[in-house]
Amino acid sequence: MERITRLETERRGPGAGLRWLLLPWHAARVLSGEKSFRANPLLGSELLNRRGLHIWRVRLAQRMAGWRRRRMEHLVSPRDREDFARDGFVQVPDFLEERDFQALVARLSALSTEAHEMREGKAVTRRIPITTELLRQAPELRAFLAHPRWRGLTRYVSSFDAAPLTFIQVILSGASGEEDPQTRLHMDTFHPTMKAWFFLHAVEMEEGPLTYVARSHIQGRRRQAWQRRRSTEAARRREAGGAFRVTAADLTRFGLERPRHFAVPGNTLVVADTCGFHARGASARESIRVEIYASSRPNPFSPLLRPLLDRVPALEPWRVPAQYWVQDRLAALGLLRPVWRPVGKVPVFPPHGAGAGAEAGRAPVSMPASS
Ligand SMILES: O=C(O)CCC(=O)C(=O)O
Ligand SMILES: [Fe+2]
Repeated sequence: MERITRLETERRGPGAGLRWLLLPWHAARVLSGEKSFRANPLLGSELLNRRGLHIWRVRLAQRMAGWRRRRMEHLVSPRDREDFARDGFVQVPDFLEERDFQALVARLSALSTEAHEMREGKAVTRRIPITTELLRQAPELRAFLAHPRWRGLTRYVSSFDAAPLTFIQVILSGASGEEDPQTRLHMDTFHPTMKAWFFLHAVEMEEGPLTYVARSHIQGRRRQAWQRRRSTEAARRREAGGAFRVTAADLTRFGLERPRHFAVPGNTLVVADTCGFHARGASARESIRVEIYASSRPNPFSPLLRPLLDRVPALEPWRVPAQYWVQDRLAALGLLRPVWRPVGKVPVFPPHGAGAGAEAGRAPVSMPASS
């Protein structure tokens, strides 16, 4: 503790006293999904991380996720479970019956709805929350979300029996411009976590396909040593996120294969643990990706399979709109720098030629490659 005191006094500045007052809060956050090395003086202590704080959280979170997943094995087939355990993702081609898939796409193609957007380099990510109103307009979407394999895989991979946050996501990539930070291989955070992509049309190799390094969800010896080193570096540099990036040389050292690109036909589902290394492939031309996208990130140290808020299913369609509502109000009052901006009603499938270049007038917003 003495040495932490020294470390902290070196960083003394406005707010240092407050940080000390908040110490019990910061200590409690050690057992949460918090990943900022900047906001939390304990998680951001170089000394504690050299002594193994970060890697201790990594290992404990892995064990807890494994324990929760074992209690949820009945939700997935032995084959999906095997694929996931080996690769860190499950890829399902022809997920829906062709007729159901066509009906879903036809319905969504005819709809316009409220969206929020964020720009990262030359890419714009647009998200449409799946509200009760949208479910009413697109009953095919309701059937999709109730599909037992979708429900089972998203829950099993997340290791929580909880509905993920689900959107229709549209990625509009420009042909030129600043690099999109999502195109660099990274892990989203220090603990097992789930993201799912259901592609609503074919994604070509030149159109920035999702990319994943198979087996990178497994914490081998070398990977752990690397993470420990990276955590002390991150603490020294006061990095805001734990979304560590990885180089090709690192992958070779960890004995991992080259990244796999999901240049796949429409009607393909990919559910992955994004503590494994992944990225968005570089797009060589203006392109648009439209997908149903989900993510789930409850407290990784929770022993409960179903977090308390998830016990009220009626709240489910309100979670994202409520978050956007609060964020938009705070941003309007100048209390928050908005990452996601409301863009009003837009067609779910943007018309051709509506790549990110078309939005050039909009101010760029930067965000760590960790969303
Ligand atoms: O959009 C993609 O292909 C992957 C982006 C990413 O890194 C993420 O969603 O965490
Ligand atoms: Fe990511």
